[in-house]
Order: sequence, then C-alpha cells, then structure tokens
Amino acid sequence: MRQAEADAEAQEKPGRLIVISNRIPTDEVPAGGLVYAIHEALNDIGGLWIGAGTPSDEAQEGLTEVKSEAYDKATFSLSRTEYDRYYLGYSNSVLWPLFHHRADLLSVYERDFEAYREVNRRVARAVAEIARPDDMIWIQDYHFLMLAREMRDLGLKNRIGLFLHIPFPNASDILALPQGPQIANWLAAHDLVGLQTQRDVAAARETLRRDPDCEAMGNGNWLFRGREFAVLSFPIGIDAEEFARKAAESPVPELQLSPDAPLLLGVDRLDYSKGLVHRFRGFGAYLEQRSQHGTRPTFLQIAPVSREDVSAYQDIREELERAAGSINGAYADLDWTPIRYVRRHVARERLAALFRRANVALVTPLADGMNLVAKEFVAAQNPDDPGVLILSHFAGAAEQMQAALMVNPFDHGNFAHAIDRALHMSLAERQDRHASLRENVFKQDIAWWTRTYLNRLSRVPAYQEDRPRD
Ligand code: GDG
Repeated sequence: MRQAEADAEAQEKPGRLIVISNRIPTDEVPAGGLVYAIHEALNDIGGLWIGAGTPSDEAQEGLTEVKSEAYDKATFSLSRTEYDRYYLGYSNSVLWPLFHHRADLLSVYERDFEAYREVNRRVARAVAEIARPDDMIWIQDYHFLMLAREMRDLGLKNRIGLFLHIPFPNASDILALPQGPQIANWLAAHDLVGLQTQRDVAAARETLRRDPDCEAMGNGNWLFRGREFAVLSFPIGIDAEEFARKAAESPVPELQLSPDAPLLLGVDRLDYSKGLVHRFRGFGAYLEQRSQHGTRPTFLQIAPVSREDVSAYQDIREELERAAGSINGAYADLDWTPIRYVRRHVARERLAALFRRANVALVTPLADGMNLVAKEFVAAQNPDDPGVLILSHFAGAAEQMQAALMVNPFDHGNFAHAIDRALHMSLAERQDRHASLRENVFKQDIAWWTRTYLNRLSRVPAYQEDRPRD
C-alpha cells in the first residue's frame, strides 16, 4: 500500500495494536498469564499478533495468516538453520545467559548473531509491509532486541514499545557481548522500553550513560542522536482473581501425605537461572540441622524440562538429579522421601490446588525478571490460614514483595534458617505477611500491567526524526 493511501485509511480507523512475540498461542482463548493479557488487549483494541512459525527448510519473506476469530494472527518464517542459530544460539545461548549474569555460559558465534540480525530484519520488513501509520507496535522480549532499529531504518515512524521480561544486564556483563556497544542504539529505536524493576532501570541507565551518543534529560527520558525515548519499570502481574478461583475450586492431587504433613513447594521451568541446585542444597542444610524428632517436611519440586537442545540445560538437569539423589540418600527413611522431584508438566488446575495446599513456597532464583510463581502462590492461599513465601533477593518480584521471608539463595545457612522460621511461623504473622503481599498481587495484576504499559506508549508524542551523527 502506498503511503498516501495508508495515511488516508489511518484517518478513518483508530490505530491497531501489533504485538510481536517469539510464539503466538494456538488456542482461540489462551490459558492464563501473559498470553491471556495480550489476547485481551488485542480483543479490546483490535490488531495483529505475530510470532515465529514452525521451522522449515527455507525461510520465506512476509507473514502467513493464522486462522483466528477475534483479531488477526500471523507467523513469520524461520529456516531450521535459523532456528538453531537465532533461537537456540544467539537468543538462548548468548542473550539469555548474559542477561541472567552468566557470562560464563555464553557460546559466542558470529554466525548466530548474523542469523539473529537476519530474522530481526525479515520481521521488520514484514511489519513494514502491513503497518499503518497510527498502529502501535509492541515488541516482547529478548528475541527481538534489534527489531525496532531495523524498522526505523526502513522508515517506520509508528509508536514502538519493547517489554523485556528478563533482567537487564549490568554494564560489566555487557562487556562480554561482542555486540554490546550497539545496545544503546537498539534500545533508542523504541519510544518506550519497559523493564520489570527499578533495579533493571538502574542497570539500563548505567549502560546508556556510557554511550557517547546518549544523554540523560531532565524529565527522566533519554536523548539519543536527537530523539527522545523512555526507559521505565512496569512490574508484570498475574490474573490473580482467576488463579485464586482455580486454587480454591480444584481438588488437591493425591500426594500420599498425611493432611497435616508440612509441604514445601517449588515450581519452575528447569533453568539454571532458577537456582534449583542451590535450593536443593539449602533444603539439605535445613535437614542437616533440624531436630531428629521434629516434623518431617516434604519438599516437592516441579520442574518441567525446557530448551533441551541447549547443552547448559542438559547439564543442569544432571546436576539436579545428583543433588536430589544424594540428599535423599542421606536423609530418607522407609516412610519418608524428603525431596520429590517431578519433571513432568502439571496441569494448571492441579498446580493451583498444590499451591494452596503447600505450607511454604520456595521461590529462590539466582536471577529472574519477575517470577510469576511467587505471585501465583500468594493468590492461591486461603487468607485465614495462609502459607509462607520464601523469596530470593534476586527475583524481580522482590521489589514488590518484601513481606515475604527474603533469602540469599547462595547462603545455605540463611536458607535453612528461613525454612525453619517458615515452618514455625505463628498464624498471626503468616496472616499479616500474606495480607500485605496479597494486596499488591491483586492490585497490580496482569490487566493493570497491560493497561499501564499501553497507556504510556499511546501517550508518546509523534515521531521525531533521528538526527544524523555530527
Ligand atoms: C519470563 C521471565 C517473568 C511452571 N511449571 C508448570 C507451569 N509453570 C508456570 C508457572 C508460571 C510460569 O510457568 C513460569 O513463570 P516465570 O515467571 O517463573 O518464568 P519464565 O518462564 O522464566 O518467564 C520471568 C516472566 O517471563 C513474565 O514476564 O516473570 O522472570 O523469566 O506461570 O506457574 N504451569 C503448568 N505446569 C507446570 O508444570 N501448568
């Protein structure tokens, strides 16, 4: 469509929302969380949701429409080689570890970055083909850090926002990334960069301040080669009402435990950032120091495998199995297995009921953008007799959830002490802590998050041209 026609059409119709994420849901109404929130926003505003298609022999230009009722969905194409290099390679073996402060796990290959740039470029071309001037473009996550820059280079002047779901790396982490010096340029192509926490915003500030083309403005925004953009925190939430309802209504799965046996619960994708080995060792330290005649708690860890094609994920799986085996070997009895480790995916209703049954949740990542499990656990509790959340300082959720029992997952003694405290906490203290956590989880829920972010993006003033470098 020519620009003049596109402009004329835009005057008749209010702008659409174009969301780009790694995956698009296949269900007509997706279950729970982020995908449901985006689904709702698209339902309200109308628009298009774009995600990666199934890898094939050769990548094609443009978008393929996916049948959908309420709003449009489309996929961009990926070749199998690009899947290996763009997705498993640069996205998940470079950006993911780096942004979780694990530069030691990086596998840096130039060809992976080339594939990442090529995919970002192809998506930019595809969006440029179909975007109308007043469409708002909302990019999700680290798979598309260069996408906005590529779109600007193609002349797109739309409002473009990014939300990064994972932590923002420290300036020293970025030194390990060959493309590190380009990060400010990538970010500056957006109008609004949304991060999870204030801590992430501070880390981003550190990187932007070091870039000679970037200048902090008096209003808190940034100026990059004459164009203004904002970097702000928007802590993501959950659909608390829905999760609480599920937790109260669903039957608790059979656990072969007596009804009053203390249950500690962990639920995480199997990922090295989630601190599972440290958690097992921390629980081991608790078992070591507990009185032999005291209660015998069971720690149930649900950790469905993810990204199995990346070697760091195979390593963590083996390490975790060894840790569980050795702790159970040391402490188990004929009628008691201290750690139960389930690698199977558990249905959401069953999970919600387990959260409600648990006396203690262990949410102890070493680095995490937010961590929705912490919020789900709080939403699932019975306010009259709530369980205790043990939360790591390194979860993004820590900023909003200081009423949890905060732990340092690297310090096994501190971890053991927190478990002991949680298992012996008075009803009054549990209620107080829970009430304070609950208020935030229900107020700043997922609908609040989408609304706040999109309101901010829609208020961005009209596009200003990038000024060429002097
Ligand atoms: C990224 C960031 C940020 C887990 N096992 C099962 C299952 N789950 C569900 C949980 C929760 C979700 O998966 C995991 O959410 P997280 O927030 O922990 O993490 P990531 O997948 O790493 O997501 C993270 C998030 O984006 C949102 O911005 O919070 O920091 O890394 O909902 O309940 N669900 C079911 N069965 C399982 O076995 N049904």
